[in-house]
This record gives sequence, C-alpha cells and structure tokens, in this order.
Amino acid sequence: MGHYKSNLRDLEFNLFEVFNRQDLLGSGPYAELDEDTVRSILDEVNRLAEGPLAESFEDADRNPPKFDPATGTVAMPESFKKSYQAWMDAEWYRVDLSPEFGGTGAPRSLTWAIAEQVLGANPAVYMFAAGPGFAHILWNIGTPEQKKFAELALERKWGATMVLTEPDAGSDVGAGRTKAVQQPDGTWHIEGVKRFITSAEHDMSENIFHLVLARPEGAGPGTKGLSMFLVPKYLVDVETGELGARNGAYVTNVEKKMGLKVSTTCELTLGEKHPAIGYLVGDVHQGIKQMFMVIEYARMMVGTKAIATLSTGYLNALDYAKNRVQGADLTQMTDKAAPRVTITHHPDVRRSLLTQKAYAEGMRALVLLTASYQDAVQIAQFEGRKDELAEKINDLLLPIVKGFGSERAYALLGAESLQTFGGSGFLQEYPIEQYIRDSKIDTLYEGTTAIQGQDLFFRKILRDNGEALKALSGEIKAFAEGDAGNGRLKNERALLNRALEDVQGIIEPMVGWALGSMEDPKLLYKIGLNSSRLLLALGDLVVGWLLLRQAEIALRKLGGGDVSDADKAFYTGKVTAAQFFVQTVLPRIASDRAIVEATTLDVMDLPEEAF
Ligand code: ST9
Ligand code: FAD
Repeated sequence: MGHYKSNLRDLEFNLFEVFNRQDLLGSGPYAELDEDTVRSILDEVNRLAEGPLAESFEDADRNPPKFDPATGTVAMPESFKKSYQAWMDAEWYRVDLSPEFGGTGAPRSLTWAIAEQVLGANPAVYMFAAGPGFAHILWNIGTPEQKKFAELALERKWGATMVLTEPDAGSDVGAGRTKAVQQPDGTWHIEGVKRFITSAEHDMSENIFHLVLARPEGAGPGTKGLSMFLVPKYLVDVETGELGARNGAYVTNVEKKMGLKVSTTCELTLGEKHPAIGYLVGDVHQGIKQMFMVIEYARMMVGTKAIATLSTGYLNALDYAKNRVQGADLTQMTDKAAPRVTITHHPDVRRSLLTQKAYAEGMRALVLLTASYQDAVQIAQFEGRKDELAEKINDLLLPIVKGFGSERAYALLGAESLQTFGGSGFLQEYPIEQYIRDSKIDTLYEGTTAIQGQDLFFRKILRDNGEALKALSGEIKAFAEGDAGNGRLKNERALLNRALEDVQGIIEPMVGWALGSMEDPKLLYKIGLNSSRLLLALGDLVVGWLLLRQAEIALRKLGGGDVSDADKAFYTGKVTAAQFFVQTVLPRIASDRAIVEATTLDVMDLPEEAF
C-alpha cells in the first residue's frame, strides 16, 4: 500500500447526499453524464491515484529533478515520469474541458473531486498536467491563430506555465518590470527575468507554453499596465503543427526547496540570448484580468491540494493510532499491571483525531460547496444567462478555500497528524514529514494568506457591498434557526448562531474603519491587523455550518433503518465530528471578536527599531 489514503466515501457523500449533484446530471450541460458514470470515473481515478500516481511520491522527493545550467534543461526523475505519463495517458483532464474543446464538460464539483485525489496522491502531477487547462483558457480568449495553437497544445499534451512573479514583484504583481516591445510584424519581444515559475522546464513534453505578464513600452504603472503574452518554448507553425526554432525564453536556475521538490520552480530569463517572441493574448491589453482567469482556478487548486494532504495525513495518523499500543486506559492509570491499549483509547489522541477528521471533512465540503456554485455558473452559461449571485458567492469562497484551507491544513498536519505518530512521525519512514514540507507552500503561492485576507475583506465583502456575504450568512442563519437534527442538534445550532453573530461582530467594526478611513486613513491599519483573523474565523464558521448540514443528513440516514455496518459507522462519525467541532472550535470566534473590537494602533506606532 502506498502513502496515499483517499476518502472516496466522503467525496461521494458530499456529491450525492449533501449537494445532490445527481439532480444536475442527464440534462443541460451535463446531458451525457449519469450518476453511475460519475461514480465509475471517481473509482477509476481513485485506483490511479492510490496506485501509479502515488507510487513516485517519495522517490521523487528524495531524488529531485536535475538542472543542467549549461543547457538550461531539467532531467525529471524516472519514477515521476511514469506517474505523470499514467495521468496523461488516462486523459481524465478532459473531464474539465468543454465539449467544443475536446472535453466532457462535467460539473466542476466532479472535476474538483477528481482533482482532490490527484493532488493528495502526488500534487506535482496535477501541476505539470496544467497544459490542457491552460490551453482551454487560451482557446476561450485567444485570437483565431492562438485557438489553433491551443488545439495543438491539447492534442500534443504540451506543458504550460503562468508567469507573473519577478524578484521585485511577488505579492505586488504590478511592480513587474518585464517589458514587451512591439515588432513590425505584430509580434512582441519580451525582455526580463521572472522567478519562481512552476513547471517552466522539464523533459516530459515536446513543448511548453508560457502565459507571461509583461508591460508594453509606454504602458502605465501597476497591474493595469500589464498585458498577457503567449511565449512558447519552441515556436510553432499553427497550420502544420510543426515545431520551429527555439524561442528566447530559457530557464536559468531551478530553486532548491523545503518541499514539493519534484515540482520545478524556475527562474525564466526572457530575451537575453536571443529574442523571446510573444503573442499578445486575444490581441487585447487586458493582462491582469486574463491572468485572473488562471489565478482563480489555481487558487482553488492550491486550497484543494492543502485539504487533500490534510485528509491523507489524518487517515495515515488514524491508521497508526489504531495499531500503536502504548500505556493503559486513563481510568486504570494507577494500576501498573493494567493491560496496555492502542492509543486511540487515550482522550487526548481522540481529541486530536477528531479535530483532524472534522477539519479534513469540513474543508472537503467547503471545496465542494464552492464547486457547486461553479456548477451553477456553468449551467447559467449553458443556458445563455448569468448567475451573478453564484459568481459572487464563488468569489467570496475562493480566498477561504485557498487561504483558510492552506493555513488550517498546514497547522493541523504539524500539530496533530504528525503528533499522533509520536517520535515516529519525525521519521521519513512515514509520509507525514513530507506532507508538512510539501504543503507549506500552499500558504505562500497564489497569493499569501495576508493577500487572501485582504482580497476577502476589501474585494469580496466591501466592494461587493456585502451582497455575497449576506446571501451566505442568510443560509447559515436559516439553518441555525431551523429545526435540522430533529432536536439532536439544537445546542449545536445555537452555537452556530452565536458564531455567526460573532463573525458579523468582527466584520462590522472593519466596515466602520473602512468608511472612517476617508477621514482618517490610519484606520485602514486596523483592518490590515485583522483581515487574516477574519479569513480564519469566517472559514471556521462555514466549516461548522457544513459539518452540521452533514450531521443532519447522517442523523436522518441513521434513523431510516436498513443501514449497513459501514454506513452506520460513517454516519455516526459524521454526527460526532460535527458536534465536536461546533462545541470546541466555534466558541473561539467570540475571543477573536473581542480582540478585533479592542484593536489599537499600538502595533503600527511602534518604531521599527523597537521590534
Ligand atoms: C503562482 C503559481 O503562485 C503557483 C502554482 C502554480 C501551479 C500551476 C498549475 C495550476 C494548475 C491549475 C490548472 C489550471 C487549469 C485551468 C483550467 C480551466 C478549465 N479575482 O485590487 P487590484 C484583478 S502564480 C479576480 O487593484 P492591484 C482585476 O482584474 C503567482 N480578479 O490589484 C482587478 O481589476 P478590477 C500568483 C482580480 O493592487 C485587477 O486585478 N501571484 C482579483 O493592482 C487589479 O486589482 C499572486 O497571486 C480577484 N480576487 O494588485 C499575486 N483581484 O478591480 C498575489 C484582483 O478593475 N497578489 N483582480 O476588477 C495579489 O493578488 C494582489 O492583491 C494583486 C494586487 C496583485 C491583485
Ligand atoms: P512577498 O510579496 O515579498 O511577501 C513577503 C511577506 O510579506 C509575506 O508574508 C506576505 O504575506 C507579506 N506581504 C507582502 N505584501 C503585503 C501586503 N501588501 N500586505 C500584507 N502583507 C504583505 N509565481 C508565478 O508567477 N508563477 C508560478 O508558477 C509560481 N510558482 C511558485 C512556486 C513556488 C514553489 C514558490 C515559492 C513561488 C511561486 N510563485 C510563482 C511565486 C509566488 O506566487 C510568490 O512567492 C508569492 O506571491 C509571494 O511573493 P513573494 O515571494 O515575493 O513574497
């Protein structure tokens, strides 16, 4: 058995018992899919994930890619190449592509359920396999020539990258200095150095295309002055599909990293040896808007990766705890001859396991809730209309999936999953230490947690006039004040209601400071001091609500009779995990509220030398 332990039962529970995705199948954009087909796809991906994809996870960490500075090339570990090949050969990435672009056009909820399995088994496989998805975006927004390029990229399985970051432009993408100079033939020469570019070099596809943000000469400052260029590694004759000359975009360094070592993180130097030819995407100067189409997808991917890792971390810890015998039952602590028990008997281990379970399963539900809004957006598009509320709620949830998901997953992997193993967790014999190293990046790339917190408050709440938040809060309130659980969840619904009030009590002063900042700009600091706190509190609230929704369903199933032993255990675990989470995690939001209400500017007034 490999390192990866998936949770197919819980994925299916979410899809078919909580979010009822079967109701969407068989009609509209999903006319070609039915529940059996979806279940068999998940089954097949699960087999791949636990087998060939997971197989190289450890080896590729211990024997990472080798960079040759003389040629700017990378040799990938053979073991990893096999995993990657298995994924690309299976072509499940087509499930997410539209039928017009050679795909299935499946609901996003299914594609994220698939993604979870790949990301949990071997995240870098999913990232190196971004080519078809990036090609899809290019095909949607590109010129006729670029559409042909995109079709070739899909057919020939070319790799792809998103290229924003520069040494002096990380969170502040708008500080980018890479420039674009228009040529008489309408192409552009791109000049500059980009860094930390994922998958920019490897030896697993014949071509790689880069989607690069650069500033046309004379364009204005900031992100709005950036345009997006298609910069292929090898130039392409889109009529014949022939690869032409090597383009002038070379990898000049590959970083040595703490984790996720098999994912190449590259310095990409453009136009130094010879011109790096770029094509203006869609022939329009809307670089940041276009790049956010990729970023939104990638942020969802990063959150899903973090949560998938926590889930397999928890299941590995659970497995260990069920087998590790150590100490006597606490009730027999004074009897030195008492039988030794497995550590699952110890209250503190149980607390830890249930915390891991509740977060892993609650955050999986958060991913699939978000995906269900993406389904609604897709259906509306298919019907030729816009579902603005679904779009807004998806936007609101994205920083929570990414920022809250990655923070909680990383913290729990270290503080709880590894801890369950005792000293053994520290060893490379078990996968947890690698999970921790590999998942730290999730709080950093695609916008750090601080950036996610600001995105949540300034863009997704304030700029939206709180509309999406109001809709989501309304659903939580209706649930809390309803009769879910038939009396069994009464106390928990009251706790949920209290947590909702506390989150609102966090947001209200923040909105007040935002309004007051017109007169007193320093009030913005008070928001900056609390936006990450809000991100985490709102995440906990949504997870608590989702867990209780699951518990309500579980109670109904348990009360319905004819439940298999396995399902009885599954549903019983759901109820207790939800109650535990709501009783032990949500009350902490009250202290966050008190902290926010008492915010002063002392931190900002402290002179730098006093730190
Ligand atoms: C990175 C990659 O880190 C790591 C992993 C790579 C893995 C690659 C593989 C991925 C696999 C996935 C497969 C994909 C397949 C796809 C398949 C599809 C079928 N939402 O607030 P302003 C826009 S990459 C939407 O003034 P500043 C908007 O246009 C590096 N749009 O910002 C806005 O205009 P307007 C990642 C947004 O102060 C404009 O930006 N780096 C959003 O100028 C300006 O907005 C980062 O993430 C949004 N949430 O700039 C950088 N926000 O307002 C992090 C902004 O008119 N830094 N826009 O609408 C930030 O995000 C900054 O806040 C900033 C600030 C740069 C946006
Ligand atoms: P900085 O922006 O310098 O941030 C440093 C610290 O300051 C952080 O704690 C941050 O939260 C904080 N900070 C910065 N600005 C603010 C602010 N305004 N308010 C509050 N706090 C702030 N980029 C790509 O373009 N393509 C890729 O494929 C890609 N892949 C990556 C892969 C890896 C392994 C890594 C490490 C990075 C990758 N990146 C990629 C870059 C990544 O997106 C950036 O590292 C990230 O956006 C942060 O930028 P930075 O590292 O420059 O940190």
